[in-house]
Amino acid sequence: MSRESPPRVVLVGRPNVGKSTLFNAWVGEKWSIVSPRAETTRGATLAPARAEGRGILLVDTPGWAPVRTRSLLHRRMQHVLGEELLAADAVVLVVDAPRWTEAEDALVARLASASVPWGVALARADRVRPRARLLPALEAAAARAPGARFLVPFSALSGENFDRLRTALARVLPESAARASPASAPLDDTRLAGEIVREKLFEALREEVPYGLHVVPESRREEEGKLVLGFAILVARPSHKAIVIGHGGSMLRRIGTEARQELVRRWGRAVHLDLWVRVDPGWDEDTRLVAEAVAERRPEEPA
Ligand SMILES: Nc1nc2c(ncn2[C@@H]2O[C@H](COP(=O)(O)OP(=O)(O)OP(=O)(O)O)[C@@H](O)[C@H]2O)c(=O)[nH]1
Ligand SMILES: [Mg+2]
Repeated sequence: MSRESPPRVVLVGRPNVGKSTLFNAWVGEKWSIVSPRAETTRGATLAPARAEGRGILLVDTPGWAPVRTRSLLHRRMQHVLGEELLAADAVVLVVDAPRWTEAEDALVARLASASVPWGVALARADRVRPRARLLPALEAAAARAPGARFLVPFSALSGENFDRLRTALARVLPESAARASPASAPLDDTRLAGEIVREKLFEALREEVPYGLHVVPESRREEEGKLVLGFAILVARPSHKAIVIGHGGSMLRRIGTEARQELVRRWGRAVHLDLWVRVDPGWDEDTRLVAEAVAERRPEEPA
């Protein structure tokens, strides 16, 4: 790898602790979708960012959940995480500030055996109430992560301590990227739109419905100055199809409207989304669909 390659900084952690929120805030653009459901992120997303004037390549990854289920999708998500750890020049272990668990202990053990510098970002510090409870949380984290080179509580939402986190990371960065990079595919505007649709589905739906669904791009055309994108929403069961469509189609309309409004804001142009729902119970064991779902992506600005 050339000397100019920026070091690759990988964000890892349990599902739903705020990795993607941190990633977007650090990059300055929403490239990775965020939702209150665990396992929103399925593949790695890479984007250039800065730490104390240094250029870095920041990597968002799926949450560490090695034993939750045995579908091909979940196995591949965990594999992605392992590959990104191998390719890392530095690692930020993102931890939910209010809750250190055995999953964090397992990740610390894994990082201890790697040869890259790493530190702990205690995310969602704004949720630690009362504030006096932050100190014991920091002490507990320090005791359980003795190899960490930094330990910074922060909030991506309020911006609190965000600069401190970037400075702490910059101090431990190696001079340049040293490792081989896993292959990446473009996060083009069609894929980004599909991810935004998936985000709206994850936000709106409860229980097991989000985890069993997938969004597949099906068509793309220009029509009277509008970009018309078609997506199939694959669901695991017929009952899920009814939930996603909603009473008289109300849920699907709401998802479509929310996604379309975000895309129009983002791209500054007219967009129309065609969404339909298909029952496909085996999609998360389908090698082609799963490979597409977990592929490492680098964003491309829309043409
Ligand atoms: N209060 C608060 N909430 C946050 C903060 N950062 C993230 N969240 C919320 O935490 C939830 C999970 O955030 P994500 O960024 O999707 O978490 P993740 O670690 O990427 O989750 P997975 O991709 O599922 O592994 C979302 O509802 C966010 O809005 C923060 O600093 N403060
Ligand atoms: Mg995420």
